Amino acid sequence: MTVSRAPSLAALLVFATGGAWAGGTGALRADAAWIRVLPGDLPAAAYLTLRNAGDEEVALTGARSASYRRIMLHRSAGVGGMEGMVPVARLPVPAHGAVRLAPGGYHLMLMDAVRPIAPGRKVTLTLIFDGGREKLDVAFLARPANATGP
Ligand SMILES: [Cu+2]
Repeated sequence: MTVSRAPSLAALLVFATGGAWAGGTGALRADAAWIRVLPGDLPAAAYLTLRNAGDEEVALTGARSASYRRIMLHRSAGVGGMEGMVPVARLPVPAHGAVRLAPGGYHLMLMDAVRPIAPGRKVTLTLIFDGGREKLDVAFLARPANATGP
């Protein structure tokens, strides 16, 4: 492992904008972002693939949205159902790697919708990395309860 003499360019960029720069450093990319909307007051789940083209690991630590009052990062520990979900504090996206949030695995749990979200609509979530060091606005496509992909 080499010891770098200066902060990375990415760190400098985030520092220069006070960490409030939605859109990330350009190293992070989101693909196939979708939300499974369930009827009534049931929480929805958000899925996507996160790609990190940078030289440093970044970790997803949470998300915010104007459309949901509470969002948590979860992992499904069992099969199916709402039961068997465990909270996840941080989900690493390896340098030059990717991580997939998908049914049966990692997901963002979207709770307390401000208003009902109809399938076909887009919902913006602000993904938060490393506790706020980076942020990325991602448009998620709302899909019906029986959807299995974006
Ligand atoms: Cu969950």
